[in-house]
Amino acid sequence: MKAIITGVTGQDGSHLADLLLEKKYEVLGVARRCSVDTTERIKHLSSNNNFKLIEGDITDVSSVINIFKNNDNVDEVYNLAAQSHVATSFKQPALTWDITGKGCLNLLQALKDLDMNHARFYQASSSEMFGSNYDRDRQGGRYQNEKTKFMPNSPYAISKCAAHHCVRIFRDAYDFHASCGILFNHEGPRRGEEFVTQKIITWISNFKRWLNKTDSQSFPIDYTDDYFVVRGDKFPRLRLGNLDAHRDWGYAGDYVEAMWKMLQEPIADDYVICTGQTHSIRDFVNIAFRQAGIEEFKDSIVIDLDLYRPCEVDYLKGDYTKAKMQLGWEPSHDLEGLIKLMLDAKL
Ligand code: NAP
Ligand code: F7E
Repeated sequence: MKAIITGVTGQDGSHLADLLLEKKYEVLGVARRCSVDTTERIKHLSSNNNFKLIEGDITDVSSVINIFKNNDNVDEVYNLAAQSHVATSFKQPALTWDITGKGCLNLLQALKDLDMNHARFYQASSSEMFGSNYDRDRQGGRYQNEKTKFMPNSPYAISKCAAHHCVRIFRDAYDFHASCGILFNHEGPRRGEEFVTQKIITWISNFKRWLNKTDSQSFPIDYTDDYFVVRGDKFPRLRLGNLDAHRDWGYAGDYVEAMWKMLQEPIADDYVICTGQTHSIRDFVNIAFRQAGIEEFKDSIVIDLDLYRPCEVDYLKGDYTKAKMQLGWEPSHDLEGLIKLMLDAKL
């Protein structure tokens, strides 16, 4: 089997490459040209003969066409490439649209024009598409599943919704085997530090190292003049935005397994992938500090209004019943387990 992964240098792309290589696939990872090395997450694959990096950018139609033309025997295409940071999407909405929205259409249209709809297609849809919407269960509890209406409230979410509907149209109109995974937040040791979970874990790790005085001089450069005093010495505070938003956080390694399972189904479909549990950012901080044995909780955090978003997604809690019934998929980590995994890796 042969697969193409766009976004292979990202968190999910690197996990998916590992999974497919374990399953004896030949894997082609698409990476865009950059002035610095972006292959940190896949450097362990550099000597794997079944893995190859190819240069390409999904906003560039001719580069996409060339990739498919040169690999017209590909069995599966996973589109994980995106400008995936929601806060950034408010600052760079058009760029986000070009990559996260139109990039998906470029891939689908190229496959169609090259008569390559034999290749099964996966699109990385997102729980952000639900925005502020949810349904209620019999006890009044709030949740989102495949039937919940999308109400996107960021340029990122709007782009993901457009891509999601493109996939549906290519499935219905042109007989593509194309599926969307509506994935809720998933994290792990490979998560980028601009996302809140890894930002918190990284701060904890720096603080612990500093307390142990193994590396006392090296403060991360983004913590500037705002310090708190601990044991008679100063350490930069952890700056955070909205602590009240709720997220359904799972482990990225589990979620790429779900992507693969979707493409093994005889009929393409869309699936919610999540843990069914929700916690606030405040809960995340509390659990992480407790697990790390840090007591200086109140003094060490500062709320920065600049980190609040123009529009927030307040509450996400998924229902993965369909994925469980149809794909036999279930998450392996709850939040405590996920935080432990991330802390152990960083510490
Ligand atoms: P990520 O770490 O931000 O990775 C994004 C990848 O896209 C990177 O490899 C990036 O390459 C690549 N990329 C960006 N622009 C590109 C372009 N123009 N052409 C080709 N590649 C480009 O994201 P992730 O967390 O792995 O998420 C994977 C996918 O799932 C994304 O589509 C994301 O929106 C979606 N998603 C993620 C979550 C989550 O919680 N992680 C949840 C739902 C959906 P560089 O290394 O060059 O930047
Ligand atoms: O924010 C709040 C912030 O940036 C989570 C992406 O993978 O998952 C991710 O999107 C929450 C938000 O993830 C900070 O306001 C507080 O409520 O970690 P995040 P996200 O926006 O949920 C979805 C499913 C995707 O599809 C996306 O690609 O945390 N928050 N303080 C903060 N967030 C950040 N980043 N930084 C803070 O300092």
